[in-house]
Amino acid sequence: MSDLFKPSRRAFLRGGAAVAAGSVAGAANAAGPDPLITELQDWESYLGAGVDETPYGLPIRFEQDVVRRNVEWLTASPISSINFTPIHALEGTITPQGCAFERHHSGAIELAKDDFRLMINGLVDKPLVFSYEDIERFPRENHVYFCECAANTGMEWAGAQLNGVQFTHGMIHNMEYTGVPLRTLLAEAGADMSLDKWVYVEGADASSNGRSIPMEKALDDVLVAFKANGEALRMEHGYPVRLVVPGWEGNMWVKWIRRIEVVDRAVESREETSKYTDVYEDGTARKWTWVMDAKSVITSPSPQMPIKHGAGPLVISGLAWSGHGQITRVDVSRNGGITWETARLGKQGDTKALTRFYLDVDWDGAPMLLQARAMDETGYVQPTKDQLREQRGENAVYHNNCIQTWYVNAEGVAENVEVS
Ligand SMILES: Nc1nc2c(c(=O)[nH]1)N[C@H]1C(S)=C(S)[C@@H](COP(=O)(O)O)O[C@H]1N2
Ligand SMILES: [Mo]
Repeated sequence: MSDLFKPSRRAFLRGGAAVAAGSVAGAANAAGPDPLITELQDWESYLGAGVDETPYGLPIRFEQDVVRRNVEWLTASPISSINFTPIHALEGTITPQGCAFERHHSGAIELAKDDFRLMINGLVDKPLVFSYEDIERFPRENHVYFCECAANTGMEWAGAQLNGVQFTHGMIHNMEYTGVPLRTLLAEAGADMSLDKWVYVEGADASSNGRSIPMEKALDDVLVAFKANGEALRMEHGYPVRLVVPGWEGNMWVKWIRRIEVVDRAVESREETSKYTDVYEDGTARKWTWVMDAKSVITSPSPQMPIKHGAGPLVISGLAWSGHGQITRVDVSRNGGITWETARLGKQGDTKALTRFYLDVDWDGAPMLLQARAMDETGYVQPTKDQLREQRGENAVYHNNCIQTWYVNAEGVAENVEVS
């Protein structure tokens, strides 16, 4: 059966290639016969893998470079550390869980659904403990949101540092979450929902990663989520249940949640005082910097994604996002911010989610200083690195949303640089 089909399919492919040969066709139309077209191939001669061999699929081995990576010198131990999403190699907007960055303060824990308990206590009429099955019985919603660690791009404040968008901007992922609005569970417990109240949310891991969230946000769009991209959360993303705090810094997205206490003021835990706070030049701190401001970056070309095809049609591709809502426009500069062209959005951006943008150009083969600049629905425009340093000083670690520059040379090799 399959033998009968193959010759005709090959004939079709050959015809298709001829029709498609336009100005972008390169290697496939090089002079001389192409053995991939003219000769019988190995994979046409053997029987492929059966449907019983891969109960849960992993990427094909040719894609083995599209993986999370960490930077060893960044942290003292891989248990309290971070790795980075390979955003240079991904397209569209959804991050597969298997390569979405991880950030743990005391490692990823293995917590079975049967062992899961979520307590809601404090300023409530009836303190409640929910099992996993209980959570699944409340009306649920689906939303796509980005989660960005406040430290994303944090190594770049003092100058261009890490040569790869995976490392400069890869503390971000974007998934479709399924969960129950936090307000539903608070109502069930008869919580005091006055807007001067807060919720303090803890995880079941050793670090607990406790964070205080003002009631207004808790009642707005926060989800108690149990699925991501259609399947159960992976262990490293908080299985079986995590908090999703749209647009707000990743640290507030408490994983493996075990307790939500309704309190009358912020707890001021370690995670929201000594950490995740930006210190100005004069030593004072920027307090409660929850929302992730609009940001964008070109993912290709970039240091890990050089241009290999030479001059001619070139797809410049990147990501933009804003914790304040929708991305309304992204501009791209090819000359370090002197002139700008408005990019095409892959599709109209979702609120507080990654938006893909493209600039399709005819590259003349000359060196470029590539930049992207995002704008969101509030009218905010992503700042330059110098503008941000002027505002925040040089002590800052978190919330670096400045414009990134890649220098692309005539060979198409890209490098992390700064322009001023
Ligand atoms: N319980 C718990 N929740 C946690 C953390 C943690 O260490 N423990 N890390 C936080 C930080 S700093 C970030 S950036 C996000 C990262 O989520 P991810 O590991 O799914 O990428 O989870 C947050 N939630
Ligand atoms: Mo984080």
